[in-house]
Amino acid sequence: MKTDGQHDKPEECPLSADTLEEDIARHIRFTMGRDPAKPNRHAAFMGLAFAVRDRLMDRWIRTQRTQYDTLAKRVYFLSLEFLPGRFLMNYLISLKMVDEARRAVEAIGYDLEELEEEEWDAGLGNGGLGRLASCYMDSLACLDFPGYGYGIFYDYGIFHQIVQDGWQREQCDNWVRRGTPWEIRRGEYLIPVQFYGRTEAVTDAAGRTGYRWVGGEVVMAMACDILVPGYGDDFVTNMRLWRAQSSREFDLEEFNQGDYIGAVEAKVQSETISSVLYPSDEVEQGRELRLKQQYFFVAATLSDILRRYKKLDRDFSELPDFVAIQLNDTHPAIAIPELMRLLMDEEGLTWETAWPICEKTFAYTNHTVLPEALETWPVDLIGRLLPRHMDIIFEINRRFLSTLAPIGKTADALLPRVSLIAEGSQQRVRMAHLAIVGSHTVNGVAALHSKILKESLFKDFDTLFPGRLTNVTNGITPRRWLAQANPSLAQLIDDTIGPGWITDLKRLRELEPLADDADFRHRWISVKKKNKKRLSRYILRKIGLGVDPDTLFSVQVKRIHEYKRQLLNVLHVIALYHRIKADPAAPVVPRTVIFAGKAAPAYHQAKRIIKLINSVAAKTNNDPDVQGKLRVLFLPNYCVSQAEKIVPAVDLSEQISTAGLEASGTGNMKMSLNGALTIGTLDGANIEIMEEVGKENIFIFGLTARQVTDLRNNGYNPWSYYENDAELRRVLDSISRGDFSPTDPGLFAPVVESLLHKGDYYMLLADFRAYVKAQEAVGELFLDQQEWTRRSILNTARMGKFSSDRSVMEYAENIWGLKPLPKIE
Ligand code: IMP
Ligand code: B1N
Repeated sequence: MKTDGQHDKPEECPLSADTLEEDIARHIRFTMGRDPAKPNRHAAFMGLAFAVRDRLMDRWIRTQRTQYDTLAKRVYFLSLEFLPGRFLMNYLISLKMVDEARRAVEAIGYDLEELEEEEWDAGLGNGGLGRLASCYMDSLACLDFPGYGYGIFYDYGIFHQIVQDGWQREQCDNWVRRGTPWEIRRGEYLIPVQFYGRTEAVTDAAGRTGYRWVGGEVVMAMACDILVPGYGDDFVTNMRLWRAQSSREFDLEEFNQGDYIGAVEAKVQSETISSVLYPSDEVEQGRELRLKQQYFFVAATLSDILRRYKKLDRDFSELPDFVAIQLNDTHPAIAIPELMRLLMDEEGLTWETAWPICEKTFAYTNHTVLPEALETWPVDLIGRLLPRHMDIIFEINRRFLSTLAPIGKTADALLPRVSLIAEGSQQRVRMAHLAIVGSHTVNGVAALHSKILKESLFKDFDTLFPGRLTNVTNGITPRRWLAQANPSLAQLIDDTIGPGWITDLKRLRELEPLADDADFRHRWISVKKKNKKRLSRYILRKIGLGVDPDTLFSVQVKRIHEYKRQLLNVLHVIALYHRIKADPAAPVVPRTVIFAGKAAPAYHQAKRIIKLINSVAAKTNNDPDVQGKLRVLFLPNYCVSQAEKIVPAVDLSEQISTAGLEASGTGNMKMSLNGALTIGTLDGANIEIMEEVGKENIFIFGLTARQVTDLRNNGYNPWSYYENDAELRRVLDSISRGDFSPTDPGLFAPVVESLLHKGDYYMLLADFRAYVKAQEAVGELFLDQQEWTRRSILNTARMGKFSSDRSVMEYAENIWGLKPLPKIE
């Protein structure tokens, strides 16, 4: 982290505007085969993209060279998901070429924002977990830490969501159909990955028995690199994403004589491994293809890591001095038995030497405590797909459990609790237990979440491995989430305290005194207004609904999940609607309530909640009594590029999960950084946001995590809230009656049932009254624009802790043992 200079200024770019222009024209002509005199929008975008990519390429090569020359220890960030969104503006900002690029494209008749919209989001992830991986890549590069992201190059990313008659419909996201200028394909670099087959015992010359994995089938992994530049300096690293390629091409003749079509079919079949991202967030699907994806990318990655390590010509015992591997949740946990297999079966190490190497190399981040998201795989399935790994997992478990017996740690059925194998009608491998036993450090993603891991979910392991469990609170990159998404606010901050905040977010504290400066508040208000106008135009364009930028924008954008409680927000909206209807003359604080988010395609209850939101919107938005007081809307296809438009325009950030269930949240950080006030429960990172911004600058309500557990243990009864709260009763009754589904009155019965008849697992009714009260306080404060704005400024000023630079620094120091690379030559 070295630059303090102005971002957006071209002084660091070695090439002048003319050259960029010429370069764009050259790429339009020679790469795209188009006439540069009159390029269409796509050709213009591609021309600019290739010209930008050229400028990164040389920096990337120099960065790689420096990593080798300095024998730097590297971190490998293994993740089944990355959610980078669009690249163009991120690259331009990193290269400080925004103004130059704007001028160059204006010369060929386009404006930069228009070309930006031409790019398709890289949606290779579901939500927070994938976006976190991308924020960490940005910070790794920005802080000059040697490291790479490793994942899968899905042909189809997260589905494209459309809304039809109020229902979510999924369309496939063929994001590379028109080709992406950003992938650097290593077509010549293929790594074989084996599946199925069997384990065979082999005896070496000295009479020692070892094991080999033989037979089965082979799929090739092709490397595709996507560059990740650090902000404002020459450091460029990459994500290496693997694509499955058939191995059949090589032996088509040998094996498939006479059955050409069959052979091609089989080839296509093996290439499906990398074709599609599983669209489930926090529910594991347990399908064979998913396990194949996991092993496919892990095997290719470890082979790449060892290839690179072998160039150093060191003993394997030194591997942990040069390599750190971070497992982003358990999805890549099969890497642990895979490294054991490589070290023993391929490199000839003994178990006793190989195991400590593994333990010192791996670290694991847990992202959820939801039982349905904790991965387990049937022993039968792993045994068939990866027979050698199943043997190794059993042996890891045997050795682990045998260390417990002699020290008297087998009391109270400890063994079955901590075993890597869950017994039952079908034996299953608990991937979290495998990841914990095979890692030196395990972390949660916010203070409360890590405490829950230590005191409840992984309590036994905290006793068995004291100190192994720790916390690293999540963060977000200020480059994308302030500089890029909110240029007007970034400019105001630059003008006020200089541009240093972009690589040192704590410096936003210098804004604090300005919260009391009326002139500054005035400028702050106009920035927010401008962003709300921009979002209003976007809403009008997307769904044809006009909204008033002077109303309070209350925003809940995230995956649709019962534990996130979009439904609680809807219940409040209905209560507001009833109040307006009961007394149309009473003064109200006008609100625009905005929802966006995708539901897993098989998650029917979540899809019904989307339908309910749209039905409530249809009814209220068309009611003349409600005009100018309340607007409700659902924006289809929430994704990174859409978030960039929403986040700067938020007044009120809704973070209302049942306490104890949202591991961290990162959307909460994005909105607060952009000057939103939060209404939230004491959950995940909300707690730390409250600690930073101060209790008086956030609206906290509802049960604490402890109260949620106690209430559940003592017998929670949702009916008592229904019976004792007349307003709540009216809300639920109006849904049951079909007020929002007149042609199909029973449509939302399952929604009310989940609350009243199925136990209200997420305790919406218990929190309803407190939520309504907190919303009243919000409304009241919003009437006082000066005071609201003062608190908005304080929110931004106090968000320094939530930079992903801080998170990555903590990982580097406390977990990876990594130092920044010296300056790139
Ligand atoms: P990889 O680390 O082997 O994947 O190589 C990535 C890039 O780093 C290569 O394309 C080279 O530019 C550079 N590189 C690879 N090996 C060496 C080396 O031994 N010394 C210096 N640079 C290297
Ligand atoms: O990870 C984010 C957190 O900020 C969120 O609170 C958390 O919900 C999210 C299985 C997941 N946890 N688990 C997943 C995603 C895909 C999948 O197949 C689980 N996502 C989270 C970053 O720490």
